[in-house]
Amino acid sequence: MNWHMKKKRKSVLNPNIENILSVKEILSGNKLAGARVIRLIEENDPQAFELLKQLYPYSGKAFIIGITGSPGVGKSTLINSMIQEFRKLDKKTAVVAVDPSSPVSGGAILGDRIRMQKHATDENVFIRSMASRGEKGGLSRAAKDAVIVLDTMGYEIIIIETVGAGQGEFEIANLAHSIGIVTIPGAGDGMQAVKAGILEKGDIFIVNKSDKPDVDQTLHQLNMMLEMRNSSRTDFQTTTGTDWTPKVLKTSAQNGNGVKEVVDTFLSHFDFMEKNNTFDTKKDEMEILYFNALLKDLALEKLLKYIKTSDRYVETIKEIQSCKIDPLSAAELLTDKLIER
Ligand SMILES: Nc1nc2c(ncn2[C@@H]2O[C@H](COP(=O)(O)OP(=O)(O)O)[C@@H](O)[C@H]2O)c(=O)[nH]1
Ligand SMILES: [Mg+2]
Repeated sequence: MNWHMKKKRKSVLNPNIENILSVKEILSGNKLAGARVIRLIEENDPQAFELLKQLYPYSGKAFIIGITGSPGVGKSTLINSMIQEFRKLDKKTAVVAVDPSSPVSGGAILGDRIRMQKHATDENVFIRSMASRGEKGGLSRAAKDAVIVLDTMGYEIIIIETVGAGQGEFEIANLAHSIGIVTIPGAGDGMQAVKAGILEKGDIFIVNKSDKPDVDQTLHQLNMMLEMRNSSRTDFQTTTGTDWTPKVLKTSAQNGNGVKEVVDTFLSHFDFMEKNNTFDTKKDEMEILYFNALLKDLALEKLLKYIKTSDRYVETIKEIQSCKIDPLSAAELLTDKLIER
């Protein structure tokens, strides 16, 4: 760690210098502090890591909902209406909109902001878009870090919006307790998304834009696919009766139709998990996945730094340039040598 970083870290822990960036401010629900920590997370700033270490013990209270589906199916519109319903139930609600595909697509993010901005003045609503942070650690971990912050800020409901269910390293099922998959009427795009391997992951299936034709047909198709999914499952959970039967609902998010049912169903999924002790099991699983993600990021970061500052690295570069060794063998040799030690 260089001097500059040491200095930066120190300032986090010194409440006189960085008043707002403190555990106390986050725990008291200070939105400005929350927004700043999330920005530090995106920038992979070591200050965020230090804060997260201190916050982590206070986390674990929120119910985390993942909302996923192809672009344009109406996820943001639906979430906007869901916030309203959760607020009617007096639940503090936060949203993290993740766009793993395009870090520069200001369009979608801006759209989300405008659509959701009517909640901006509500003290108990927090909305944040997150874009990829490039090579500095996965987006999945950044989203998880942000969820920890929001959780400790006292948000009871945290909704993560994401495109697709398992895109690259971003795996929504690792981040949320309950997954809603949004599709639209018609056998085209929406059903394709459902077929593309995400059927297994959904707890609630939502056919949005039900003001359009072919809704009943789509509902029927979904129900049939889910019946097949359930009858083909042989894991013990099904036989002991503790497995949640996925629900299929229709909404017209634009005018709020059916959204109350969606919110009620998510809450009854939560109750179901609590009753069957699967909520804690899921939480434990998610904790280990988080640990593994951290391990991957830190191991890579530290080892690369170690290798690249070694004499052997400099020598190897010269050897490659003078054709004494090929890059493949060189990379293999260097990493093998490291493990031997
Ligand atoms: N007809 C209709 N359009 C909708 C509905 N919900 C959302 N939309 C529209 O679909 C478009 C995409 O919505 P958006 O929420 O941005 O989708 P996302 O990309 O999945 O987040 C917008 O133009 C919405 O106004 C609905 O229930 N019915
Ligand atoms: Mg959206």
